[in-house]
This record gives sequence, structure tokens and C-alpha cells, in this order.
Amino acid sequence: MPSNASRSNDDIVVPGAPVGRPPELEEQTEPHEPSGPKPDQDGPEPLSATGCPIGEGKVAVGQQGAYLTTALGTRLRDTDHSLKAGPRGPVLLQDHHLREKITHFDHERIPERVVHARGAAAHGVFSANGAAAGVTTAAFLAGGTETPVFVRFSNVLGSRGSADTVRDTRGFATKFYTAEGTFDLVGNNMPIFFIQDAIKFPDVVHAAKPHPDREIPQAQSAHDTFWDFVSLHTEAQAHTMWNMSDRALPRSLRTMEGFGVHTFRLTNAAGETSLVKFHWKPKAGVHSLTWEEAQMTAGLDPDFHRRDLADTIESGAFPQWDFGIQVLPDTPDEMFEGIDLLDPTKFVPEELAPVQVIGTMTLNANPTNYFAETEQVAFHPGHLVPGIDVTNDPLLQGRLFSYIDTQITRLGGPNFDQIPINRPHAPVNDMLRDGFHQDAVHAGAAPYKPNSLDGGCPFVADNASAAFIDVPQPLPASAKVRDQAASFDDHFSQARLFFRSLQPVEQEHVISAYTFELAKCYEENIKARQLRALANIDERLCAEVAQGLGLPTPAATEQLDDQPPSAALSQITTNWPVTARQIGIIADDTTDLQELGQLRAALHAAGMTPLVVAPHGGTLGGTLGVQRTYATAASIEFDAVIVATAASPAPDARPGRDAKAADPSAPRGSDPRVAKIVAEAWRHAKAIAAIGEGTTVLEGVGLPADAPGVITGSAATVADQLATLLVS
Ligand code: HDE
Repeated sequence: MPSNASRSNDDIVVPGAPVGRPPELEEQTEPHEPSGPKPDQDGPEPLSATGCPIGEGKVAVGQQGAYLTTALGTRLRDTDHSLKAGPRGPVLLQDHHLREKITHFDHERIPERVVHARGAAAHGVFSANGAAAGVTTAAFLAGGTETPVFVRFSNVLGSRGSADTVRDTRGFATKFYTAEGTFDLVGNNMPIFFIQDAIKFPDVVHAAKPHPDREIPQAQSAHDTFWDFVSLHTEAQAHTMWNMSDRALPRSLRTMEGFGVHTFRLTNAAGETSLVKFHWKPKAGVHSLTWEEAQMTAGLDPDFHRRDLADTIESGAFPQWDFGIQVLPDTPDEMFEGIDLLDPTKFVPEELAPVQVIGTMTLNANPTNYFAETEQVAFHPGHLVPGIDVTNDPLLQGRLFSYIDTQITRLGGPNFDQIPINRPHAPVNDMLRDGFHQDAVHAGAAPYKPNSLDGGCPFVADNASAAFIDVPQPLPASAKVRDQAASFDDHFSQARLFFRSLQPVEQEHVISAYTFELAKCYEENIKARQLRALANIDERLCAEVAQGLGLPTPAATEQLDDQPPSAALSQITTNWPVTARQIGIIADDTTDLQELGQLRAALHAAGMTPLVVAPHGGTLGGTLGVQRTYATAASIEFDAVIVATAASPAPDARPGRDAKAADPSAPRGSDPRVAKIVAEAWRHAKAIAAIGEGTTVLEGVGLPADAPGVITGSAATVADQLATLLVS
């Protein structure tokens, strides 16, 4: 053993040792903890960004103390006046507070996400039921395990300030903070995608975003460049069909399904693999807006979805989803019932492979700060845990590169994982160092492997110590090519399957969506080209859209084998709970307050949210709080309306104040704004009830008391009847 002569063997410290513990001669393989700082080293105090000991819990990251300070904690006596050479003199360069305040403000904005810029998020918990234990070693899927989650829902196309309810695909990205590292499932509310290969992503996004010259339209697909691309690149037709369906107009974020889209590969304890598709099934059911409602909502309440998510959580009606998997055999051809599992433009109908529930997610807390959490959260499909691996889906493979890359620009450097919302809940011992905004204070001298100076730390793990498993997937002998499998060439069969699986009213919505979107295009050739694609999907769909456009119906060029329709694709064949549905109760000072109180209590007891709409704010009768006025309420915010008054015109129903308050077409006797709410609710097929004199408002808008979806009765009976109408 060579002597360690440079280290003193008495009390005299010989300075210059690179690390505290002398290195061993042989490389160490027995894992042990890192040795930490040397005796001569100290580090920053473990304080939060706001100067509080980090052990103080979540308050440590918020503002501290009662006084206004600089960013460094110096108390300030004035933040309203710049430091000037006399009251009327010039501002002095010396004013460090002015410069700190303005400089920070100048840099408050960061680049918005290139896609999925508009989003809303929530915290929650995922509880595994253990049903996945046979197919994966992932510890967070073991029965009884609870894992904190953060979920961000998003619109794809619009900018950060765009409206929530536009026709679009929605993102559904979940961060599971597991004990084995973070798992991100970065999915959508539709199970398929526009393109098969990541190299086409810039093309589809450039086509779908606003035109580059005028930068219009915002957050819409109803324009020439989108339809130009999808009509030429026909692999986009299947996803486009979903986008023209009611799925693209969710009623709320909590009533959307979620899908992992790609096929993933799971490994169990015995090393066996299976291919899976991930699903989120909302407990509140899958619901959509009508197109007119969606358009009205975009103007009346552009924040409709994010408000609904936050309000629902605040009111304690926590949104829930079952998490499920379709388990498919891992065969060498990676096909299932003729469906190529590596093709992200294809889904597997649930009738062919049922979704097995493996746990439940509950969203139970709103973010404290939008920017810190919702804006700075960084998802990445490569955030995987042992037991869950990716497949060779060429779209997923490209995503594995893209997400880290985008965060470096968006979040200002490579240390975005250290931003509080992105921090893992598992111990981290990486060898990544330095970079902008480095929050860690790494000890030791050897961020490289192999080393002896840090005692060999960190050590690589193996299966027994829960290491990530890169499945040794055999690859058939092949050549390096820019090509794809022939099975990717089927562009129409699943668009047809989807359309033919919908109920007639859902099909009507699809037909009018295509007709609307294409009619918004300028170029006739683009419309005619898209009709050619529709001819290959469904004859009636094509003919009716062509009729609406005033163009000839082209003949199909491909003959498709018909597959059995999938009932699971329809949204309206199932009954769903009434939890958190918003019920507008139109009342005024003539309404019987006792009855109104009973009605509110009954609706609330059934899980619904009653909102009183009155001619004025404040209270009715000095006791019952008013949530909306005739002037502020809009039909779009209610799932059902109860009219509990004849609603004679309120004092502010004057043309000079509000045009709609003096609508001459409104029925005589009732406030025009109330009549408008009821008429719109009827047009949007919402449940409507009237109690007492409320029936006169129904008569005024021409609604017979026995019309479908209309009920009349007493406060005692209406809540139950309404609940029955709403579940179906
Ligand atoms: Fe994304 N996608 N994507 N994507 N994606 C982003 O990452 C990208 C794709 C999805 O709430 C970006 O952090 C490429 C499919 C969601 O923060 C970016 C390709 C699916 C979100 C990016 C795809 C998604 C994103 C923008 C083709 C459904 C929002 C900002 C290979 C399975 C995540 C960011 C959040 C966000 C790239 C295709 C879902 C640019 C290159 C397929 C839900 O990196």
C-alpha cells in the first residue's frame, strides 16, 4: 500500500487535499452515501429564496416579515417616489431601489410554450389499487401506494392569453412525484395524433398556428393553412376527425378523458414485458359544449375552463379520474388485431382490449402561484421510472429529444428541474453541474465516474436496487433509412371507425364542424381537396359537407373494410353523476325566500352548485346572498337553469345602459336578460325548471311546460327531477 505522505499523520493540517476522505487504491463498488463537504468547507445557510429556514414548511417559500424590502431583505421606507435631485429635479442613477424594481419588472415575462401555451393546473394525489402489479415493477403502481401529482391541462394552438373554449385538442400532462423518481405522462384528451413521425411536428404546428403575415386567426383551426396541410398530409385525417367532434369542445377540464397516445412498454418483476396504452377516465363523465356555447363562452368568459377547475376544487368537489391501461401482448411485430402499435395515428378500440383500472387520481388543491407552478412546470416524456419504458414509436422518439431542449430556452438554462414545482420527491445524486440558476451546492471533488477521490460515489444501481430498465428490445436486421413501415400508410380507416361509432346527434355536430371550418377557408381548392379526404372516410359526411360548401361531392378513391363500431367512442351513451354541475336560480325580491333556501339546500345536498341570479347584487331579503346579477349572468355558465320568479324588468333594464337589457323581442313582462338566459339554455339543450311564477317566463319565450328537458313544480320536487334529467 503506498504511503499517503502528502496527508499529515499528526495534528498539523497539510492543506490542499482535494477531498476529506483519502481515496482507496482500488475502485470502490460497494455503494455508500457521499462523504459531503470537507472539514474546512461551509456552504450557504439552508434558507429559502425568501430568506427563511427551509425546514419551516411551505410558508418558507412565501414572503417573510411585515415590511417591504429589497430583493436582499433591506427594509425600504418609500417605493412610490424615485430618488431625485430635488422635488422637481432629475432622477439619480444612484437609485438602486428604482433600478432593481424596474429591471426585475422588465424581465418578468418568459417565452410562452411554443405549443400548449395556455394552461391551467392543480395538485393532487394518485392512489394505486395494485392491479398493475402483475405487469410492471413501478413502485407507485403497487397497491395502496399514494403519490403526489401535479396536472397541467392545456390548449394546443392559442397563445397564453387566448380563450379556453376554442375548438382544439387539449393537453393532459401529469407529473407523478414517485419515490423512484418523477414519471411524467404527457398526454392529450384524444388518443391519436396528427402525424406519425416527429420530424413533421414543426410542419403541422406551423400550419395550425395563425397565418404568418397577419397573425390571425388566434387559437383556431378554421383557416387555410391548417386545412391545406391536413388535406395534403392525409395521415392527419384521423386526428382531424376527433378535432371536428365534440371532444374538441370540452365542457370542463374535469370532464375530459386523457390518453398517453403512444404505446409504452412495461416490465414486471419476472422481466416479462407488455405493451400498454394509458387512459384517464373522468369520474364526472365526458361532456362537451355545443359549438354556439363554445363561441359565446370565448367572449363572455375566456377563462371558463380554468375558473371552473379552480372553483370546483375550492368548493371541495374534487375532480377525479380513474387511471387505466389497455394491456397488449408484446409480440415481435408490435401489432394488435391489425393495428400497428407504433403508429400514433391509431388507437385500440376498448371493445378489443378493455381498459383495466389501476388507480385513481384526485385533484384536491389549486396552485398558490400561477407563474411559479403552472407556468414553470416542465414536463418531459423521458421522465420515466423503473418498469415503464418507451417504444420505437417515431413520434415518441422525437419527443424524447424535444422537451428538454425547449425548457432550456423557456426556463433559462439546464437547471429547470431545480425549480420548486419540478423538483423530484426522490433523492438526487447526479453528476450534472453548474449552469444558469444552479440551486444545489454540490460537495465533493469528483463529479465524474470512475473516481476514487469521492470514494467512488455515486454508484450505479442494478435491478435489485430499483434501477431504470432499458428493455433490451431485439431489433430486426435493417438498413439506415428515412422511411416508415407500410402499415403506417392506412390514413382513413380509423377516421371512418370514429365517425361511424358516434350517435346521430354527435355525427351532426361533426358535419357542421367540417362545414364551418372549411367555409372559413378562402381557397376553394383547399376545400375541394379536403372533400376528397372525406370521400374516403364516409360518403354521407362528405356529401353533406360538400352541400354546405356548395361544392361537388367527389368519389372515394380508397375502399375501406368496415370495422365494428366502438360504443366507447360516443359521449352520450352513459349516465354520469351530477357532482359540481352549476345551477343558475333566477330569483328576485318577490321570490319566497324559504322555498329558495330549501331549493339551494337540496341542490347542494345532491352535489350541485346553486348560484342565485337576481336583479341586483348583495342579498335577497337581507339574508340570502346573490352570486350573479341579471347584468352579469350568462346562460353559458350554467348546466341548468331554474326560474323562481316572473322576473319583471329590473330598474337597470334600460336601453341607455345595456342594449340587451332592452331587447324589444323579449317577452313582455319579464326582464329581457332573463328571457335571453332561458332561451339560450333551451337552444343549448340544457335542463330548465320553473317554480311558482317562473312558468310565466317559460311561456314568454315559447317553451311549453311539457317540452323535453323542461320541468315545472315546487321547490320541494324540482331538485330531484333536475338531477334525474342531468344524469342522462
Ligand atoms: Fe408535445 N410539446 N410535442 N405532444 N406536448 C410540448 O414542451 C412536441 C405531442 C403535449 O403542460 C412542448 O414544455 C414534439 C404529442 C402536452 O407543459 C414541446 C412532438 C402529445 C404538452 C413539445 C409533440 C403531446 C406538450 C412545448 C412531436 C400527446 C404541454 C412546451 C414529436 C401525447 C405540457 C413544452 C405542459 C408540450 C414538443 C407531440 C402533448 C415543444 C416535438 C403526440 C400535453 O417540447
